[in-house]
Amino acid sequence: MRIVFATKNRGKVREAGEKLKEFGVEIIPLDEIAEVEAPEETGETFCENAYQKATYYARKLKLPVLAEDAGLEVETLKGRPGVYSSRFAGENATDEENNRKLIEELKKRGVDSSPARYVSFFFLAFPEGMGLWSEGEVRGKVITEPRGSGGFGYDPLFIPEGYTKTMAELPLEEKNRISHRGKAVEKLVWLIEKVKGF
Ligand code: ITT
Repeated sequence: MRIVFATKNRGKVREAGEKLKEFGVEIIPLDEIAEVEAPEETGETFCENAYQKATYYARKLKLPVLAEDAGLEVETLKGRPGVYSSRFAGENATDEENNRKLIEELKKRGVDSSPARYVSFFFLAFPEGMGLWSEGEVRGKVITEPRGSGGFGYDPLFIPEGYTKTMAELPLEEKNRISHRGKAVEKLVWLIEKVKGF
């Protein structure tokens, strides 16, 4: 089975692609099949944003389209950056700029770590209007000294519960086994399998 994945984020393509492959699903990055202007991300929840992205492209392309909205919620920052994770340091901010901003915000509050969680929300939209969704989370803490070069985004600052290494110090398979994205993909594939039998 092949599904179009509407994302500009190469890290997401690598991780979700690898995990989906385990279940016999191949993803085609959107930019490989069409040039479509991106919708604005206006939702206040991961669910709303994933739903908006997936349905927008499914209607335009008349194909089933998968989209993900994900982010980091930091307890000391009352859940921020949340849905603004990719734009924490401003529109089009790089991962390094977002990481620097997170470190600054923690230091401003006089702490060098905080409980946090990553959240992933997938929505698979069909052009006829139906959809399937799944969600995953991984709890842990964020720190102010970046470590590791794997993964993407806030991974050098995130230590999953039960680990001493940051997410960026773990091999891809290990991240995929425990991550918010890995868990959400597993649930989605389970749903796809169920629906196929209808
Ligand atoms: P698309 O909307 O094109 O899919 P994006 O990067 O803008 O790509 P999101 O709006 O879902 O995606 O924002 C996700 C951000 O959350 C991402 O840019 C990272 O800053 C952070 N994030 C999400 N999952 C992560 C992960 O596994 N590791 C590190 N950071 C992650």
